[in-house]
Amino acid sequence: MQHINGLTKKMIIDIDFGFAYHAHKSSIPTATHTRPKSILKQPKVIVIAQNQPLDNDAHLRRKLADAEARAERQSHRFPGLDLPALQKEVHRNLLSSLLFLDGRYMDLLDLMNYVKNGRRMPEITPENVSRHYSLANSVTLNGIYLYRYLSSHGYDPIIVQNYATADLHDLFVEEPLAVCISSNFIFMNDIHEIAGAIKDLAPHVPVIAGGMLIKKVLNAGDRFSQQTLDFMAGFCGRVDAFVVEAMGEATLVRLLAAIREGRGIESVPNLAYFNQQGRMVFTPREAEEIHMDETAIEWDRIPMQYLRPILPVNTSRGCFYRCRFCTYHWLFPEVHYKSMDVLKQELKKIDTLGVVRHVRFTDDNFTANKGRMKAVLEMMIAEGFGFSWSSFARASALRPDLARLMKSSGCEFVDLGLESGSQTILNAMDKRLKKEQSLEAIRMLNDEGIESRGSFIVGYPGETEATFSETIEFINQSGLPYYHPYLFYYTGNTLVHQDRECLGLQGLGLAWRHHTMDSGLASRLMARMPEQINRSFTDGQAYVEEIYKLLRGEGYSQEEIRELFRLKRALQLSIKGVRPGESHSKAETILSKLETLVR
Ligand code: B12
Ligand code: SF4
Repeated sequence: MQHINGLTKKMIIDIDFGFAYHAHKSSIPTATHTRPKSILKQPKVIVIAQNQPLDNDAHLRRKLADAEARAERQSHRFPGLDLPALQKEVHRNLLSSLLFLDGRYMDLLDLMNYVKNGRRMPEITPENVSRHYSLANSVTLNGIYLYRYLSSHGYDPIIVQNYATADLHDLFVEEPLAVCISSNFIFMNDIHEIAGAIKDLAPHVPVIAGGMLIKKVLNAGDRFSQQTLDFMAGFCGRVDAFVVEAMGEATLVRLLAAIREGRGIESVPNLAYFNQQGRMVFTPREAEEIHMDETAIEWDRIPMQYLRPILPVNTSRGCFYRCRFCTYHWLFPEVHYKSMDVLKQELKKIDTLGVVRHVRFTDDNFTANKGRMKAVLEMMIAEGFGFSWSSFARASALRPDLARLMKSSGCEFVDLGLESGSQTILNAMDKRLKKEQSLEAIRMLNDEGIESRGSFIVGYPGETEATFSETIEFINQSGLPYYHPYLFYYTGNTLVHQDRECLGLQGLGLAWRHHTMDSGLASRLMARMPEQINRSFTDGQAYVEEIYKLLRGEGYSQEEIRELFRLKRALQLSIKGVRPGESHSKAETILSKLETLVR
């Protein structure tokens, strides 16, 4: 008998439908099982793509608690740095920059639901979510892509677009061959919880986790720190196999075949799983090849229940820039493009569905290659597609002729990675962007009536209070409609990590220190941004562009959306200024204005 994970017969129990499983750890079958008929024919595979919360306040508080627990776990690695205290200070500061009303932290959509519901927060449930403003029904490409890939490899995939709105019992009425959890939009602690819930319901169904975060967390393989090993040990008995590959779909199909045929999984590359001692073991790595044309989605073959009026489309993978804070080029160091004809056919299929009004290009850097971008835009104009579109964009790539083509081809919103208003910091990041180019890009987009959001990193090594002031000044002078500040996030998968010694950089995630600043000060500065920036708006919590698209779909005009963000900021500042016992008259006026605007 070929043993998976080195199991012995004593450790294996046989259960109802013929699989032999490890009693408490792995649910991946051994070679001894007999296959039930239903599994021989198009086996069902569940893919969980996202976990978009219904209750943002609860989700936020949990995320912060998880980060604080992580800081406690890792603190001894950084003697001289009080990691838990720093993490808590960062959280206090970040929370102080959010709208806090009636005991809850609210994003704009929460505020709109609150106002619409007679100034009470409605309880949003999977049943009533479509009657409220919520991002819970949005679609990401990971699920759709895996649907397409698994269907074409003989499986019957069921996509859970959002775990928060799914009914697990319903999904398990018919036993699946396996459940796959994507870590692209689901964090480790949530994976832990979701996998646990699945095991409670169907202990013998193998749970597989893969996607980007798994690649990031497990990439170090055997070179893990003891703390990471201890943390990962908590997944034993919950997740049966991790796919450690930035792509991972080819590995997944090999793994599913091994499960289906009752073979051992040791021969499948790119895996991590627990052996019988509960220790994590790794199979050899084998990088998967990227063939972009094969990733095109035949949208007319995707079941209606997975389609939405706003759909994501990917035209390329990777980025040829090497910004020192970014992990995108670590995941995909080379750029791969879909051929123009394949892309055209894909977009045509979307257009003929008749239900799609907006396409969100999810490329790492949609505008990086000017020649390619021009060709894509000209193709879209020639086809006269009926949908508008949005994407990430590089300010240095924009020129007036391109901006005009963007507008004519239906561009409505772009996310600009502007990062800083200080040239010194831009240079330190190796952003290859001049401050003037950023200003010029914003002006061009404004001239064309294309909305934009600039993202900024606060606290990058070298940042001082003076460089931060330059960013504030930049935003205030630029005419940028929306901005989003990110606190510098320190991870080992970035180029700046290589310079840690000369920068004095230590810590991890949002709790760090370097020669010119620590994240306590950086988050304090960041928390002041809503007060200091009065003509450009941010949500603070949710992505402006996601909210923007949703509200456009609900019939709000660009001006109305801007006004909603403006009122939210005004409300936030007016509440903050009021001491207990003082009158809330200003807040009252703003809430009344919101009541006339929210439909
Ligand atoms: C577009 C994008 C977004 C868009 C999504 C818009 C939309 N509606 O689709 C927006 C801006 C909303 C977004 C938000 C966030 N994002 Co984002 N995003 C991306 C981006 C640039 C592309 C994703 C994409 O569509 N790729 C194309 C599709 C076809 O491929 P894919 O999704 O990568 O899936 C492939 C593989 O991952 C694999 N796979 C996926 N799941 C699984 C599961 C199993 C079991 C297996 C075997 C394989 C597998 O199969 C697919 C085919 O190869 C990636 C960067 C990148 N280079 O990938 C980041 C990325 C996915 N995002 C990331 C993050 C962190 C976030 C946020 C959590 C950021 C934040 N702090 O708020 C939020 C989460 C929002 C949410 N919904 O929960 C990380 C995820 C990893 C991580 N956690 O560190 C990435 C990798 C960027 C990074 N920093 O490195 N994002
Ligand atoms: S920040 Fe943007 S341009 Fe820079 S490497 Fe990352 S994806 Fe490329």
